[in-house]
Amino acid sequence: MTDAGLRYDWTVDEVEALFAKPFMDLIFEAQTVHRANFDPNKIQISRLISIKTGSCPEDCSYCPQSAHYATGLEKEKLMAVEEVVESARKAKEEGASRFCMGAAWRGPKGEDFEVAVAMIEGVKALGMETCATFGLLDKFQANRLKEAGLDYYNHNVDTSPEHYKEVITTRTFQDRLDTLDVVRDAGLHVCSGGIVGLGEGRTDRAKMLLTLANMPKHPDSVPINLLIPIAGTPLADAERPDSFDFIRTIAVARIIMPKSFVRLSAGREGMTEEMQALCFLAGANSIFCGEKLLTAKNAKPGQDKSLFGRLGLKPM
Ligand code: SAM
Ligand code: DTB
Ligand code: SF4
Repeated sequence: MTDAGLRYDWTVDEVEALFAKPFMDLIFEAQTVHRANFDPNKIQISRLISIKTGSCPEDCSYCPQSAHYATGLEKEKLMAVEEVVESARKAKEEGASRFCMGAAWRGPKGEDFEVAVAMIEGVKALGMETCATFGLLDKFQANRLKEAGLDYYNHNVDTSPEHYKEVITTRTFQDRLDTLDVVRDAGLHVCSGGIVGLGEGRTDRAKMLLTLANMPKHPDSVPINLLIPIAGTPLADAERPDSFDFIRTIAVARIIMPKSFVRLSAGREGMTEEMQALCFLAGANSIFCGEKLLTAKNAKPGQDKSLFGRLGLKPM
């Protein structure tokens, strides 16, 4: 795919103007852009696994896995390589084309990193696409993951540069951007997006999407998560964003990053099927399958199959 026609110079005013459009106009524009770049009836499906759960040193206010909050989550040590590869094999049988391994780390260290590399090699050998989300990386680590056969690295900017410090204090927005640079330079596909529902305003949402769209290359995949409020975290009682504002965020992402996969990520469990269908109409074209995300609930058994059937959607 060429980069012809893609823009990397969006202004806040322009992106805010998209958010402010009448809903019907915005969805029509997003669907028009979507159809010019993708088959509108095809959805890419990934499966998540948490290879190391909980006790994370970071203080992300939304996260069930942060050691800073008493969320009641059962902590688990790093999984064995064979166990992870076996889960990937099952996910493939169930229709997932990509297997995404997540770890509750600030970044990978020592022996654990080598074990994670072996997991990537094992999953890749099954003929699946591989994705990892291990936190901050240096150049050496990014190159090592690429050599191991990693296809995608997920690292979210999560919110606007301004709102970031209200949500996380143990690292900076710039730390995230630096990791995204080494990931891109290593030749890995970039997966980067954020969360709606962190107490941010519309301008923050515009700035988050603009940060992604004005990178040297648009992320290949842009996950848009709806906050899953977790008891014990500072955001446990955060107000649920208006559903249409969430759908607008998907539509704006689709319009300003026309060739990127926009992933309807966390939060589907609490959405009606009609809301999910509107997200697909707004340009979302990938999801996570399965009953669990990393630690939180995802879809009810059989629900996605039924929804896809009734909407005439096909897995990619
Ligand atoms: N530790 C690594 C990191 O933070 O990059 C990887 C795992 S972390 C759980 C991956 C992403 O999950 C976060 O960046 C955030 O966007 C998302 N996430 C975590 N908790 C969430 C929640 N309660 N609701 C929605 N998204 C969440
Ligand atoms: C992303 O943006 N969302 C996924 C994936 N990338 C790693 C993770 C969502 C996590 C939701 C909370 C949990 O399951 O613990
Ligand atoms: Fe740790 Fe990632 Fe959760 Fe932040 S989002 S606490 S870095 S697992």
